[in-house]
Amino acid sequence: MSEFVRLEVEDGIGTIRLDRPPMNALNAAVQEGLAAAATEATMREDVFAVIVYGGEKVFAAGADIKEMEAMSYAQMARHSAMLQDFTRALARIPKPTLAAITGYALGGGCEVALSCDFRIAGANAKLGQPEISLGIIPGAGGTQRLARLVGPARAKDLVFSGRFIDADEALAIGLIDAVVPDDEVYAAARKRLARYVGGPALAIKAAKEAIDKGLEVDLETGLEIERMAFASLFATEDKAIGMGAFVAKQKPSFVGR
Ligand code: DAK
Repeated sequence: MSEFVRLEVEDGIGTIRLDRPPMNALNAAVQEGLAAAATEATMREDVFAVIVYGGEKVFAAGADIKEMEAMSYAQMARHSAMLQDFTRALARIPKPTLAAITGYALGGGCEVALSCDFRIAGANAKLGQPEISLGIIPGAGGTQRLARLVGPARAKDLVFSGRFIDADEALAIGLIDAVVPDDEVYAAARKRLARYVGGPALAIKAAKEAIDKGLEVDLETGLEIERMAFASLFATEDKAIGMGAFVAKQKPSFVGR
């Protein structure tokens, strides 16, 4: 992992903590750290759900503009694949993920949040894709995941204008799922994810993959993805435990196998 990103695990919830004051600008080391933390959170069996958190003041104000300013086309052509890799690594964590947003989530910061399953923001949070004012466009999923989440017209409004929106507007357009007082963001994130701790990990993984992969394909192919995932779960111990517990009128104790 990098000096700027760490995975902290407590009570079954992993927190990927960005820590590069003052704005958590996503330089190459932060991007590499995010990818490494996503891999570790994926592999660890004691992590049932993941929060991405930038601390009490700011989520992330985007890619490091001072680092990018010096980059040539050739350098960015090489670097851009890696840049997308870290959001892809986050999006592919096969567990529920949630961005806990305080302060700014801009550009690459907003794209990190878009790579999570859920987003909770503080009342004074500001979100946006301001790349256009730098003469570029979003490059870590912002034109794709944002449009899929809020629809093409709203995504174009945000990307063409580069304007920042507040938490209430972000909630109204479906960019975030909840607004809470600023000092309650992290606690609200933990509360929201606590319900998954001890859950049937393979079933949650299958559900996430079926929904995410199904959104990329036609309905018939999506239904086939669902059918195969559904049938595969009948090979798991958790299926036997879950159904056995129902029949015996007991609470299931899943084992993640
Ligand atoms: N990068 C580097 N430094 C940043 C930064 C950033 N994104 N954002 C803020 N800082 C630095 C400021 O330069 C300042 O540094 P000092 O002057 O103190 O040394 C310090 O953080 C505090 O910032 P401010 O003084 O500006 O603080 P304010 O409260 O006045 O304003 C702000 C906060 C967040 C509204 C403002 O700093 C701001 O507008 N920041 C830039 C936001 C932005 O444009 N973000 C998008 C960056 S572009 C790609 C993939 C992805 C991307 C690009 C390509 N490919 C695959 C091709 C992603 C691009 C981006 O994210």
